Amino acid sequence: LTKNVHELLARQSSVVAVGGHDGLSGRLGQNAGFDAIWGSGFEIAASFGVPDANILTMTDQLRACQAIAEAVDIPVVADCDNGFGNAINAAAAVRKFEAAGISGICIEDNVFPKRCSFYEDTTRELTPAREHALKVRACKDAQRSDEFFVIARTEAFIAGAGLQEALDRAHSYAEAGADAVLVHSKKPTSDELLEFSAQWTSDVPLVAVPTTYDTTSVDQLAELGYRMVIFANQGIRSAIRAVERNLALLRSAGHASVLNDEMVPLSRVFELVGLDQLQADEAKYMSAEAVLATSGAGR
Ligand code: SPV
Ligand code: MG
Repeated sequence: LTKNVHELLARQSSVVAVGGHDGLSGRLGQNAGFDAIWGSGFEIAASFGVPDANILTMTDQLRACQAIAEAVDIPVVADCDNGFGNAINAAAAVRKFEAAGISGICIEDNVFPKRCSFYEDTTRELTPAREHALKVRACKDAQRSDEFFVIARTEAFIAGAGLQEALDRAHSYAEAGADAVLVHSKKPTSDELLEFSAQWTSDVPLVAVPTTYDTTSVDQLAELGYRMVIFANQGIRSAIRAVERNLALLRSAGHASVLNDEMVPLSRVFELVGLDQLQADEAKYMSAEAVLATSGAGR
């Protein structure tokens, strides 16, 4: 296992990430076999019960992504929205996310405050392309290790700006030093991604988020040149479905046994949080045998 996204891209034809918002959701993603965890702004905001609209602070998102990184052995790529402000804010965020053990970030060309790409809106203003390219450059210049991975994301299609604008923006972000470029689309088919990749002339890998074009597979996207695929929010949406249903059952039944076949046993939670490791560590460092055996050393 590696936490280096560059290394994953070098050895695999595609890198598949799944969204998470806390240590447990990250660990479930790792257990399911995903290559990386996407610290989803959408999921983290939802977990706080607020819209995905720059309502949480940089520190809120940092703490959530740090909890994921501490819980998994695979890379965490943090959704840093628009970099929480200008190039200076974005570069400052890079230092903090990198120091927290997060493998990379993604910054999008939405103005501050951003709105989730899927919210209905009358207008969507994009950051001027040159300004976003410089923000990407500032992020690359701010990282301490060569391993840190910066994804530049364009919302040109989301804003209805068209193919040429999407291509021009994405090429300029690649030239500015982005390690990958995410092309977002909210169409029900992958047509925009297909048109885009047909005219993509850079070696910089492309990233897709197939939320709305949900029948397009990882393999189909890889063939088009989208070597990183992010399933951004399916985990929390699954959790909401299960919890809403089960809590309604519990409330009306009035006894917990109604859920015995609808939820995991306590032992599954024990496994997921590493109870076996805790018990091994207690035996190793705190048991009477351990204390007696080491009493000669240093005392
Ligand atoms: C997120 O997960 O917060 C994303 C991806 O930015 S999406 O919600 O699909 O725009
Ligand atoms: Mg987001």
